[in-house]
Amino acid sequence: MENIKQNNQKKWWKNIVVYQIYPRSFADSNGDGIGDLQGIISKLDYLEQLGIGAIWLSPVCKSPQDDNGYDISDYQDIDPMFGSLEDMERLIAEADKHQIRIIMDLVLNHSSDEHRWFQEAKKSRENPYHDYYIWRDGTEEVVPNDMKAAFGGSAWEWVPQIGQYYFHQFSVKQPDLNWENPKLRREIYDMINWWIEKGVKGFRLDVIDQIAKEPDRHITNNGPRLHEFLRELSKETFQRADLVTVGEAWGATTKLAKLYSNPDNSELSMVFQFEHICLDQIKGKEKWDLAPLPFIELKRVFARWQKELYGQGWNSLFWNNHDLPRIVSRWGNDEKYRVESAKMLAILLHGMQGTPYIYQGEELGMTNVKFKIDEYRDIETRNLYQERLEKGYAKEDIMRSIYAKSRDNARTPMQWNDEKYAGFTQGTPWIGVNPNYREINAANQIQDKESIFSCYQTLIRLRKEYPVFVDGEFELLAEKDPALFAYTRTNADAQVLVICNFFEKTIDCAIEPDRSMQLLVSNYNDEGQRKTLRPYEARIYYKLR
Ligand code: TEU
Ligand code: CA
Repeated sequence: MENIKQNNQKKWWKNIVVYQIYPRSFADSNGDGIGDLQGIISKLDYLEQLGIGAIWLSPVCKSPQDDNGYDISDYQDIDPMFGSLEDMERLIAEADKHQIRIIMDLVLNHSSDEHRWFQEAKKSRENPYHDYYIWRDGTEEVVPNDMKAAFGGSAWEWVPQIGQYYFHQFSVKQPDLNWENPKLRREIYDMINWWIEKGVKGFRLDVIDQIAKEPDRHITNNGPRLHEFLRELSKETFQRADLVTVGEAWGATTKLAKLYSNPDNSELSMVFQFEHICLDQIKGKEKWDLAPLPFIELKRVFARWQKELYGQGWNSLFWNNHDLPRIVSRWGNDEKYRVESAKMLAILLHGMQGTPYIYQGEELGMTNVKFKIDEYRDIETRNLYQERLEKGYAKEDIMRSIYAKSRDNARTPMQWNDEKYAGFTQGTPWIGVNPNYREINAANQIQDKESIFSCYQTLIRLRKEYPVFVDGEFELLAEKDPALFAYTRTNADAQVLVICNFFEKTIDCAIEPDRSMQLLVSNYNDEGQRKTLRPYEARIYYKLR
C-alpha cells in the first residue's frame, strides 16, 4: 500500500486530465478552413479554464494527409497546413505558461510512402533504405499472402520497378516500417530525442502493439519482439526525461498491459486500450456490424481492468478519440437528455483509476452527424462504403453503420460559438460543421454553472483535490443490476461512492450512501431522493474513513 501511494505521488501524469486535440478540426487562425497551431495557441486560455494538464496533439508533422497526418513524410518538420516549426516551439512555450504540457503523437509503425526513406527504399533492393520497410518477392499475380489492410484491400502492394511487394497494415500510402532493422530504430530514437529537447513532455504511440509484426506468420499485433523493442525504445529516449508515454494497443489484455505500464518504468507510462469501447459490435465481426451495448458486460470489463492493474500498471480512461463516434450519441441520449447523459458518462469515467482523456468537444456534449456519403472525408469510411456496396449490402444499412461508427463523427469542427461555421473558421471548413452548433457551443457553456463544460471542470478539480481518485482501490457494486453502474474507491483515508443510472428510466437505487457521506458532484441541480435515480442521474459521494 505504502508503495502504491509513493508511486502515485511521484508520477505527475496520474493526477492530470489529458485533452486530445485533432488539430485540423480545432481552431483555424488563417481562414483556409483547416485548424492549425496558431489556432490552438489562441485557445489555451479556454483549456486552462477547463483545468487540463496536458494536450495530446494528433499528428502535425509533414504529411500528404492521406490519413489526416497519420502518414508522416518528415518526422522533424511541421506540415505547412498547420504552421511552422517555430509555431510548434511557440505552442510548447505558451502552453507551458498555462501549466499545460504537450504530448505529441508518434506514428512509428509506418511512415508515409512520400517519406524520404521510402522514396529511397523503393529504388532498388540494394538501396541502404530498402530494409527500413518490409518487402517480399512475388509476381504481379501471386501475392505473398492473404493478409488484409485495415482500410480495405490487400496488405501487400506491388512495386513493378523492383519486382517486390511492400507490406502495409493501413493504407497503401502507409508502408510499414521494419523494426527488425537496428539502423531504423536508431534513427527513430534520435528523432524522438530531438523532440524531447524541444520541450515536448510526452508521446502517444500510434498502434504501438503492431510494430513487431511478422507478416509471414500472419502476426500483426503483439509480435514476439514487441516488448524487447519497447524496452529499448524507452531506455534510449523516454527514460532520459520525466515524460508521459501512452501506447495505443488494440490488442492489449490486462496481462499485457502490466508489461507495457509496469511501474518500474521500463516500457511506457500507460496503455490506451479499447476493450470497453468495442462491446457494441457483433462478436468476431467488424465495428460496422452493430449490436446493442451489453451493459452488464461493460461493468465487468471496466471492473476487471480496474482490479488487475491496481498497483501493477496504469490505464487510460476514455470514451472518445478521433477514431470513435461521440459517446453522448453512442451510449447516452443526444436528444432529450443530452446534458444529463453527457454528464453521467463523464462522472462515471472520471471517478475511476487511470488517467482520464477528454476528446475535443466532449466537454460540450458534441454529438454525431449524419452526412451524405460524399460529405465524408475519412479514408476508412469512404473505403468501407465502396467495399460494402460491392459486396451487395443495401445503401441504408451501410449508412446506418456509418452514422453510428464513422470516424468523421469525431472530426467535425469544434463548436466555439453560434456564429457562421461555429466560429471555427473565417473561410470554408474542410469538413461540414454539425448543424446543431447554434445550441451546442463553448460560448454557451463556459459561464453556465450547470453546463456539461462546468461538470468536466468540477471533475478535473476533484481529481486534483482528493487523492483517493488517484490511488483508491476500486470495488464494483451491484454487479448484476441492469441499470445501475455503482462503485467505490477506497484508500487509507477516504472513500468515494459513484452511482450512475445508465439509462433513461427512473430507478430505485440498490446502493444507498450512508448518512456520513457528502455529495461532491451530481448531474441534477437538486439533491433529489437518496434512494431514487432519475433519468441518467449520477452522483459522487465522499467520506473520510
Ligand atoms: O488507429 C489504429 C487503428 O487500428 C485504427 O485503424 C482503428 O482500427 C480504426 O480507426 C477504427 O475505426 C491509429 C490512429 O488512431 C488512426 O487515426 C490511424 O488511422 C491509424 O492508427 C493508422 O495510423
Ligand atoms: Ca488554417
